[in-house]
Formats: sequence, C-alpha cells, structure tokens
Amino acid sequence: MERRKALKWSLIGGGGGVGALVFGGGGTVAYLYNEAKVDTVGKVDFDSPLAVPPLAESEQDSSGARVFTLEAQSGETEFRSGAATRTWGLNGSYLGPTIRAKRGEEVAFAIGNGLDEETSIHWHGMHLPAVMDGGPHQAVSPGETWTPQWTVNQPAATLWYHPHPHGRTAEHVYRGLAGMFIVDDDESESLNLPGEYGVDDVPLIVQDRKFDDGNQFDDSGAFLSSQGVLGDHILVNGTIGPYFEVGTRLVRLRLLNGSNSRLYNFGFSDDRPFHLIATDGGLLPEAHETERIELSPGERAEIVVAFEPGETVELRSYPAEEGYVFGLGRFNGADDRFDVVQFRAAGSLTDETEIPASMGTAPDLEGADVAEERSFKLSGTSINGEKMAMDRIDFGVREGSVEVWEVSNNDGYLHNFHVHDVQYQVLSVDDETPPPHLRGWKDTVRLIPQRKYRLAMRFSDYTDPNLPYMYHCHLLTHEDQGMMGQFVVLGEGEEIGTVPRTSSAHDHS
Ligand SMILES: [Cu+2]
Repeated sequence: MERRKALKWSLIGGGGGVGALVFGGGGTVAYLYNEAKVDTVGKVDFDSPLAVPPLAESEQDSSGARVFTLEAQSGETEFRSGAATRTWGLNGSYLGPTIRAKRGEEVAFAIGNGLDEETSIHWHGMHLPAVMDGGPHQAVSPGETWTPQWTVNQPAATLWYHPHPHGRTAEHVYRGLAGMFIVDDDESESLNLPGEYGVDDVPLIVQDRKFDDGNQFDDSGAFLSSQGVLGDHILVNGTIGPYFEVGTRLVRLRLLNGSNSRLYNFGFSDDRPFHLIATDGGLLPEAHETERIELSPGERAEIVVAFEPGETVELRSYPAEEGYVFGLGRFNGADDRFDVVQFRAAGSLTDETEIPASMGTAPDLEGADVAEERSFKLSGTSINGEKMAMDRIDFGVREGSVEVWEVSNNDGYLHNFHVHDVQYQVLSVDDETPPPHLRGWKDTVRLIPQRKYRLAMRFSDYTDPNLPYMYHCHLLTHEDQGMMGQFVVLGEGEEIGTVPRTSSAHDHS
C-alpha cells in the first residue's frame, strides 16, 4: 500500500515528468498505464432485462401527508453467475424504490435502520428544512426510525436519495443504498413528454462496481487514482448487461450518475443525436440537441431519444472530452469506455408524445442583487485548505438573499461541487456564458480543473442558526475525507449558533 502511494505521488508531483514517466518506453509505468484503461464496448452480453425500481407505495395520514416507509437493510443480490453479493438496500436487497411526489404535496417518511451501524438518508436536490435534510447531523442509529416531513415546493425534477453519514457515505452508497426521487408539477404534467414510468419514461441509475474473486463488492481505490474506487462493471438499476424493450418512438431516460467517483460521457453507439430536456433542478426552457452528455457523480440529466422500428442500439459511456491534466486522466477513468444499456425497438412503435417547444423555466438569478460573494477552492481533500468539522459552521447566509459562489478545482483530476437546500444557476465558466448543458438549474456541477465556476443561488426560507446544510465534492471518497463544509440560513438579526452535540432528529422506537 505504501509503495503504491509513493508511486502515485511521484507521478503526480512530477509535473512535466509525467509524460516522460508514462511514455518513456517499456518499464512498469508504461505497462500500468496501458492496463489502467477499461473498455467493455462489444464485450457485454446484454442478456438481462433492465430492472426498473418499483414506485414506492404511500399512505395518507390523518393530516393529509403522504407517508412513505423505507427500511435500510442488508441482503444478498445475484448480479451475475456464481456466489450472490452481500449488499444493502431500502425495502429490498439493493437500491430502493422510486419516490414520486407532486409539488405542493406534504410528504412524510418513516426511515428505519435495520443495519448494524448508523446511517442517514439525504434528499439530494431537495429544498427543505435543514433538520429534514438527512445529512451527517441526522444520523439514524440501528433499530431506530427517523421521521422527516416537509412540503415539496420546487419544479418538477429528477432528484435522488442516498446516505450521508459522517465519513461513511462512500461505503454506504457503494453497498447499495440509493434511489430516485421524481418530483412532478402541474406544468410538467401538462406537457406531452414521454411520461409512462418504466415504459417510455425510464430511470437509469448508473453505477460502476468492482467484484472480488468471491463475487463481493470491492471498494478499494483504483491503482494510482486520486478519485477512489473505479469499477470495471456497469450496473444500471442494479442490472449488469441490461437490455430494454422499446415500444414507443420517443423514450425519456432519467440518467443518474449514482457512482462514487466515476465520470460518464453518455452517448449512443451510432452517435445519434438526442435531446437534453432537463438537468438536476428541472426541465430546461427548451430542449438542447446533442450527441453526448457528461455527468459527474450525483448529477442527473433527462434526455429524450428517438428510435426506429426493429433497431437495436446501445447507450455507451465514452472517454471524457476534457478536464484531466495530461497523464492523470488514464488513472482516473477518463479514457474508459463502457457499454451501458441495449435498447431493442419493437417492429412497430407507437408515436403519441413529443418534445414541446417550451418546457421549464429558465434560471433567473443573473442580475439579481448579490448580498455576498464567496470563493471556494477545492484541492486534495480540502476546501479553502480546511476539512469538514462536524461542530464548525463555516458561514451563515441570510434568508431571502442571493449569493454568488466562485468555485474552482485546483487539481488535475475530477472534483465537483454540490450544495444542499438550493438549486443554483451557473452564471459563467471562466467568465464565459456556460455551455448549454449548464444553463438549467443545477445542484451539482463538474469542475474542470483550473476553471472558475460562478454559481448564483437564493436562500429563500427555512432558517435555522444551529443546524447546517452541507456543500461538498460529490466524489464520495473526497467527501468522506473532508472535502465538505457547513452553512446555516439565518433569519433577520440571527447569529450563527452552535451545532447541537446530538443533532439527530430521530424518534426512538
Ligand atoms: Cu473531489
């Protein structure tokens, strides 16, 4: 282990020496460089139907809230031939059901922890009170039940949920705790987009995994990588080598990068164009036609793709377009290529949906009065040189104010930036208008090294001087190692308080 570390630092620290080391002819490093590339294109037997997570059931309680029950549990899952894999899931052995709720609805959850260690469930992308956020201060002990409740009040979007326990997020997500959370609203329901869940509106939770010789998940960091685990098998909704039978001309795919540290560059095997219709926080004002969409861990995109009767085409992940300092990309997955899902179109396809000319609402924070500007430099496993501390609130923001945060990645590999509670507008990237895929609402943005991302966000309500929201890199190893900070939303005249020593908001049952 120590030897690996030394080799890694000699590579990274070498600066101009990296190229010489890598391409210097023969030698161990050149061999390792070649071995580091993963390419599964043409090698995947698409012999399993794509699993589609069930929609979670709910019951109305006496107050009118819709109550969902989720139980974190351990189990075994058969991903491939041979031994079953020990996994975790919610209401099942791997992943969890899809939660679906409409703007304006009161939702309530009973989150049970049937594991033998503390966990939590964070609602990624959701605007809600800090005490309901499910971050590291809302840990749920084994045998206990946590009961968050809030009113969904944000535009239709593809969100997700996953654990966020202090220092343990990577392992909990890797074992299988995650699920999708779809928000609908009146506007989205009035559009004629493909919208039949599991038929022409399909969730795709994309995760990479490594298996050891006994078919168990291996979460050891990739050799020479600075990003943590990089798997050589792709699971989509927990299915390896999935195919999906298409019965409609247009299909909407809700893509979620649910991986710990891998960047995907999605596109089709024949390079057909498709339409990007939504990003993290909801529908774009109008669809953007493209052939590729890159997603870093935690990011989502909704795309609509058109099929011809009788055809077969694969969704792939292609090598990253840019964003790695020379030589580092290879060891951090940037050159990898994967077959992801095969789509098999029926001999005749129904054709009743469309991509409307106008869909969501454009972000509107450009030109807003800015109460505060802040700067965040991500490097190694720190933000502005500091690591996360549970009892340190890094700053407070004012209720109702708009802030602009300038964020940059000072390393040569992948980081991204996620902010809890809000969706933000990417105002600019290196002072230029952001590319089309960053023009909608976002809660997680990939940081290409050495570029300045200016993010505008409004903190509209839910003040709490004592309980913080998180901002962090969503590469889960980095997050666990401390690349995270905490802020509180303050009402008028309020001062930053003190994080309660036991801030878990769980019920004892
Ligand atoms: Cu990072």
